[in-house]
Amino acid sequence: MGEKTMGVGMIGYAFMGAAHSQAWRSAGHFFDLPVKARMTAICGRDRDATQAAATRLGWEGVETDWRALIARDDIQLIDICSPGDTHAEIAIAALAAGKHVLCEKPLANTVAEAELMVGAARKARTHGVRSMVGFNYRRVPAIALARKLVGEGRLGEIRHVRAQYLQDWIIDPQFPLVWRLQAERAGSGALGDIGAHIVDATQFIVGDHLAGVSGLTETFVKERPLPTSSSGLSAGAGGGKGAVTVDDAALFIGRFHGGALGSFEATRFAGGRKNAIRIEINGSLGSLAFDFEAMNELHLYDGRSSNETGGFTRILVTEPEHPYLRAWWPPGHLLGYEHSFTHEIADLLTDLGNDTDPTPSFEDGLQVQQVLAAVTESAAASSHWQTLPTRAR
Ligand code: SOE
Repeated sequence: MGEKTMGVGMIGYAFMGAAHSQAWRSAGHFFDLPVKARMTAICGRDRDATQAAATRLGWEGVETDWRALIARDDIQLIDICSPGDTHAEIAIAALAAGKHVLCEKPLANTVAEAELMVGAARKARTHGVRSMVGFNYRRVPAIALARKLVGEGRLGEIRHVRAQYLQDWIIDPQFPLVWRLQAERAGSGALGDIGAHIVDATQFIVGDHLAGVSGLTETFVKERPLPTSSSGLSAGAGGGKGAVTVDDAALFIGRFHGGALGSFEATRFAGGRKNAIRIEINGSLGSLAFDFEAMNELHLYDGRSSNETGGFTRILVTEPEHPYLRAWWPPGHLLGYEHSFTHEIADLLTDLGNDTDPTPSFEDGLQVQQVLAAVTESAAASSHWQTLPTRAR
């Protein structure tokens, strides 16, 4: 029997659309996959711009209405890379039409939407239709290795989970009010956009879930110029101003079911930090540390080693023994951000070809959404906030 081919239709072609496109283009060239993806069509509202993107990114065709994309018989999988307020409607319609769905993170803008999406995914699953949410950082080899080492018990009992996701792209108050700064389009700000990643990545590494959280959020710049145009993370500013309706930064603490304490920070105001993701896990036997700015490394501390030669050891995660690396270059050659998406697509196509369920599932996406909502609610409530006496200066 020959290799099965699956037609893919993608919605959105900005930053995430470009990242997914390179993954659709490259996954089958590096990984031995049971299913071959055909980049059948991309969808955007402006025909000329979408056509230009299709040519640039390698898609065969173009649609300007996502319903028409879903209706096509030559498409079996829908990849949703459009803003959060479109996820639920498109995913539910695609699943009902019998199409597999890959949906960018966060799964939805609200828990209620995410619940509807899970309902639709469960129903579709009974007909062999599968779904996945795109938390790409799980597929960074060093993060996948961290999960493996924790799973093997190398760290012992997990006590601390410490994570930061730091960016600075809106630190300038004149940066315009793009869709990511509007609650009705993005759901939340730094919390859902980048906080969601560290919630997923840390839960993935420790194989445990948050049981409760307490949060603090802030919007430092409350009004911004209205944008003239916007694409990905860049935009032009027009006349007039509008209110920023999402958080600029979110901090929260949490407790995992297994007893570990977690601390999380997600901000777009960490000057000089462009896309820094730092994760440290401390267990009874050792620790692990990861920094996305050196994403091919994982630092491991074995508490049983002698003080004389102990300390953190740098593992260069570039060897064929490491997750995903066998498919790439000879030992010692580094990978980048884009490879996490290639791995995501390779894993998805492997599952679809083998009739197994891809992860993270829509249920996993809903659980992250519940964490985000709990942080937002906790930040809005004052019940756990202890105000200190004002000190005379
Ligand atoms: C913007 O903050 C963004 O593009 C996120 O939306 C992505 O998920 C993250 O990987 C990079 O930054």
